Amino acid sequence: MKVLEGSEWTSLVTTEKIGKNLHIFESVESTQIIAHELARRGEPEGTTIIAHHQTSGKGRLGRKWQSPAGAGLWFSVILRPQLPKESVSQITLVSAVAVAKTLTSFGYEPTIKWPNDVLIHGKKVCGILTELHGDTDHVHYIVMGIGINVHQKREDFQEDLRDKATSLYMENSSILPERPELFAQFCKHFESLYSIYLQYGFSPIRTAWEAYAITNERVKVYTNHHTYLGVIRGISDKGVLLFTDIDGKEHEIVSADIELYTD
Ligand code: BT5
Repeated sequence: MKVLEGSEWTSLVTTEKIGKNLHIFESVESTQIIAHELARRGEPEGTTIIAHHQTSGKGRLGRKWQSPAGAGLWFSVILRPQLPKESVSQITLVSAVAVAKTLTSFGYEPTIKWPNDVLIHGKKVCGILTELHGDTDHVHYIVMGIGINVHQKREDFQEDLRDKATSLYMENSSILPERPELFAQFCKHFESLYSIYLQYGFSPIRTAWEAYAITNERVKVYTNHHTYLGVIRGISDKGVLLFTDIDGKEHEIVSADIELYTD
């Protein structure tokens, strides 16, 4: 595994912890795997692994994340919050807000699709994977993985993704940031939101999240057991999805996939 010198990245990072301790690789299986290894060896909170290329990028539930060389920002951050296990899913939402604020700061108009997608014009530009290591009661560490599509053209995505995925280049090439700039902005926004979250809890994050979220649009919700059609109302103070189905029944959904619904 070739380790790269990263001064073009580190010189832009202005945070205290997040992204400060940086490991940059040419090509890895998945930055998540390296982050877990480093976390087990005791590397501090904020340690970040970036790769230009992932040969086996991971999505949720065993799914794949396409990570062609140099095409996107593929990275994982080690976090060590003192949190009960059931709050860990909120970190994904904190991170989605940080990505949305970052993209907005460059002039893009992102929306957030619960729980872990950032979209532009309804297509996925970013996915977030939050993995937890802990015992029954305690969180030992979290690895938060983020993939942002930057340079891809439509034909660079595998065929099945071409109508669902987008990149910053495809959305607006005239305001396209370099990946190190994008990363530095993310670190700044995430560090600030994360510290608000640790100090004041999820409620202020919820407000910021709802400002970007897709709400009141028709969606399909796929849970483990059911598929529902309906409308997203928002999220609760715990980060649980509030959803009303077409029969008017209200649901609180902890885990699901959401698809925007067009007939
Ligand atoms: C995610 O999972 O969206 C989490 C993606 C996290 C990727 C980062 S990259 C750095 C770090 N290292 C890793 O190995 N992973 C993290 P999920 O919600 O399950 O979405 C996965 C689905 O998104 C796939 O099944 C495809 O349909 C779609 N997909 C795959 N690659 C994509 C891409 N580059 N852009 C948009 N959609 C993609």
